[in-house]
Amino acid sequence: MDFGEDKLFAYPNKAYGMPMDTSGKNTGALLKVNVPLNTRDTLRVGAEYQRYRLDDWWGVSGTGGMSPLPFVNINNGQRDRYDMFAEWEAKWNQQWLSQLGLRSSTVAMDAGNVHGYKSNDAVYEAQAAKFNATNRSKTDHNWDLTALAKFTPDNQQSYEAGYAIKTRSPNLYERYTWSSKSAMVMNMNNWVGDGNGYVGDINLKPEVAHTLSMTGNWHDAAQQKWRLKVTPYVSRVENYIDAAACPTCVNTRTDGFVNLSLANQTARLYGADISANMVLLSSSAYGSFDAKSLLNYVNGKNLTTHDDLYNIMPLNLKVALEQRLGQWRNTIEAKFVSAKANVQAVRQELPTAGYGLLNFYSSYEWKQARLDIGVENMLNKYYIHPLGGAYLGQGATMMSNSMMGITPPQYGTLVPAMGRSINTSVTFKF
Ligand SMILES: [Cu+2]
Repeated sequence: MDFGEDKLFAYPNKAYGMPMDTSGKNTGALLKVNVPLNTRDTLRVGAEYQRYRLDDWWGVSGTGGMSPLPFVNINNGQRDRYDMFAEWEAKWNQQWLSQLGLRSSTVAMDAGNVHGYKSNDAVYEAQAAKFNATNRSKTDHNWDLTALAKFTPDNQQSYEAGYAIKTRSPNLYERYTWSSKSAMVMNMNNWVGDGNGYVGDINLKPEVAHTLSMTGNWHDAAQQKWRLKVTPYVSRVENYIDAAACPTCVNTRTDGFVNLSLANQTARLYGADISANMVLLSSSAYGSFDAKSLLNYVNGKNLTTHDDLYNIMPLNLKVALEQRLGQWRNTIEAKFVSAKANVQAVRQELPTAGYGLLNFYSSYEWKQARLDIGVENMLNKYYIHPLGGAYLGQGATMMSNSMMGITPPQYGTLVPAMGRSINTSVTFKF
């Protein structure tokens, strides 16, 4: 909301933009030990610790609604994770392998007292008082599990089947953003890029995903000429944290966006990843040529509301031709993305059109250095990335209603993706 000079909006009360400050600190440690028990069994055990601190506050701007106090959005937010895990891998024979993993994850969260821009504003006061009086300390005891079996009948194929339980506790914004006083305040809390306003919920539960997946892997005996890998999966997420309509929020905005809260619901995802590689020409005067392709598909549905899930990447395919000649490696890549038609109604997600892109990557490797050059979107095509979100960079960015001849950003515009770009890097090895 606090843009550079060219877009900084001067509001009538002499507020120039809206300062938003965030200070976060992440520290952690990971310990992992491999214990080969015998020729059949391997045990991996470990512990992980992550400490996260976050302060989020919005400084005073002008003499109107954003004064005289800084708005305290998240005060001394804490999210600490204490994990212990063990994984047992067993090679039963040449053909069968199994993996069993268990992780205990304790997530401890808390946040301090808050207040709005004014101490004498009844709505700020009531909402802050309610938040400050609530027990905000939350500890989630989460259990994750993975079970996998791999069958290798011969040297040209292998099959895997797996089941996993993965848990995610809410983040600090999902749990501790507290004010729904105005669309401006709610707009500030948008970590999803849809342009809507949000307010958190202390009582959100962790979401738990149950995933079944299978992998078929086919290749030539020496694993050098060709490979085909197919991984279909299906996932059911209990207590999925999704956006929900907010009848108690301010709902008078006229910019087309909406103010939302969050709720634990049930979601279902399914999809497949398919990759195929093939050597086209193993040695010629122009080097060797490989063809590589990768296809992704995913479909997500909220089973509670029957809405589509937000920000789901539509069907996409990457096809690349790679040339290797001595130390040179050149790749020409075509990327095709289909139209995004499954959009989430509650967030008013906009559909996007399909597109195709051409990229080129080249690298040269010396003994101790490597040079990489890439040209992405070679044809400088105009397109909208399906996960690019809403465009909000024009007009009175923190308003939601037109007033005094000032127009806020309007719902309905998407963010154009990058044009032709040239990237380069040099890597040294010592
Ligand atoms: Cu503001």
